Amino acid sequence: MSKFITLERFINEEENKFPNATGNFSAILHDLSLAAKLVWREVSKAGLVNILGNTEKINTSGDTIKKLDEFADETIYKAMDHGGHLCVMASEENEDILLIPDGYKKGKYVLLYDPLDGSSNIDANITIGSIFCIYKRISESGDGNLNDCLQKGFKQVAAGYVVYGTSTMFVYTTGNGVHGFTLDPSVGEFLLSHENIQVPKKGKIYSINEGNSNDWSNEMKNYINYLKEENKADSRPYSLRYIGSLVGDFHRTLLYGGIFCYPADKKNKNGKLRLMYEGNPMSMIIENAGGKCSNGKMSILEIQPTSLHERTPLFLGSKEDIEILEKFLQKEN
Ligand code: P6P
Repeated sequence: MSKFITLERFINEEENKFPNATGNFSAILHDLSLAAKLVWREVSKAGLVNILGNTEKINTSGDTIKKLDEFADETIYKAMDHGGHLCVMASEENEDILLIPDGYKKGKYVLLYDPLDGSSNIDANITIGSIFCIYKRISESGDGNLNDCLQKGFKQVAAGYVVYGTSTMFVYTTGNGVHGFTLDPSVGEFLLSHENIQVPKKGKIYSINEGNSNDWSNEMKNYINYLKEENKADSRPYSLRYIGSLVGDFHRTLLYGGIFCYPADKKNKNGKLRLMYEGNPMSMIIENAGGKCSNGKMSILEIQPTSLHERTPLFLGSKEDIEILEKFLQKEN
């Protein structure tokens, strides 16, 4: 009989390794796993109830908010606002920070999240996901503030995502390895299925939207052409895999290796993806799985944020693939 380790048991056993742990941090992860199940329940029946279609509202990134986006945003906020462990939150779907309602205790942690990333794929039943990261507050007490949110990525104490795909997985790290839990819908539990995920040192897959190639820098074009050249000893040419959903493209890169790229281009000098709730959490995860993150020049985790929704060129993947990419982009201005 294989050992059933639920996410709850794993979190508790991890906490027990730290004698001074207060349990607050574990409680946040427990609450997030509940939110994940509530979002999964709606995502998994999206095609069955008239929840598809747009709400005609526009979010900070100019994307039309689809009903599932809104549902996921509200669900995560409501699952997290009363536990007493957070002092402030921030979401991709909300321009400003999200305070903890009056009457609820303000805790010592900060939560940033993208409630449903890849939502343009919802109607096509393609993999989408929720992304989160947790920081310790900087301010002393009371309501948290923007400064508590705008911390460098290396200050994150946890990062994770839920990937709603052929199965639903909760993947997270607290700095002690990256662990994946697959939802067993028959019991409603996330069960440990991928302990201590390690990304291959080098891969054979590259993931990028080639439709933007005319707008890339010459250095970026040279790098992608390099991946397409024949060199059997070097596993080139690489294969292209891209679904246009960060969580799905990232999850494959984490497990299979290679490189995910969303570079800057002539139209978007900082690329498209957001630093605080896409770049930073995925960077903490890939680095804790033995891979590497970069904006082309430096670690994503070293970037000093200046606004909640700022964008960054984003490269994530196998250590050796990122190192080769950075050599190609060194000359890029
Ligand atoms: P493009 C989805 O809208 C998203 O924010 C990420 O999930 C994904 O990686 C990216 O945008 C896809 O962007 O320009 O290739 O459609």
